[in-house]
Amino acid sequence: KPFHRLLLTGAGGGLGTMLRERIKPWADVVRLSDIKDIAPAGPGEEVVRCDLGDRAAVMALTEGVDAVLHFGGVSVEDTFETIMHANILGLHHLYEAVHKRGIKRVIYASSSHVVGYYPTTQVVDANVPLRPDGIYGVSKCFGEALSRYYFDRFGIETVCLRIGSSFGEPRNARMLVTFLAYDDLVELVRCALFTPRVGHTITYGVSDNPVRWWDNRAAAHLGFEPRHSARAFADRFPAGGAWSDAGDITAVYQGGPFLTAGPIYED
Ligand code: 15L
Repeated sequence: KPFHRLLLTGAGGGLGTMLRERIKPWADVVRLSDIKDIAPAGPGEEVVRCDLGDRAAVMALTEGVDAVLHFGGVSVEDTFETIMHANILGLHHLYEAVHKRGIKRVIYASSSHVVGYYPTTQVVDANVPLRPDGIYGVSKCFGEALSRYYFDRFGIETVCLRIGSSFGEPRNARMLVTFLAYDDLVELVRCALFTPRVGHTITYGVSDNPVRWWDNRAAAHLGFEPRHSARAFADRFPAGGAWSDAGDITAVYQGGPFLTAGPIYED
């Protein structure tokens, strides 16, 4: 197999659970980590419970690893402290460990919420200034900057996947634009992992949907060609529904519901 050992963090999450099954052909051993208990290791698997905020644990987690698929951390808006622990402190632990272990490549699950404050009328590419739509989005901007630094200084390659909405099916009208089918995510991860010389690449993770907010030409060297589309689900969310009300900021900005998400601080 192409890799001896791959590490998948966040293996108990929505995308991690799906990827767990799909990445097996790529490595003799897949090491799976999560902060919570996950299904026990099957053949060719290792399961490690790990809090990314625990520096020593992250160092141990990366031993003998050839490449990292980083899908761990907080995946929605939350308090700054919660997000900081996993997505900022934890990400720094991960890159320090990757550097010390001599690991050559990381696939980083970033998010389209790094540009969530761009209007839904605008198409953006990988080079526009960041406009995160919350603290979660800010933490993903940190990940993109941190991985850029570790490439420039140490030559560690990272592909940042600005994932749209990766679920089994689109769940609302916005996801007709942001949908990334599971098969397309697997293909995108495969391209990110196997393309020679990716340097530091930022790419949007989105299927071949009828409406597009994201221009992926800057990542053409990955050779990713989505095969699925939200088009098949369009009649479930007809135009003119509540979401298309121009007075609703979740329709005005690309980040959608994240624009109004998050904890209210009382004091
Ligand atoms: C994200 O970044 C979240 O991780 C995911 O749960 C979805 O909410 C997605 O964005 C989205 O925008 O649909």
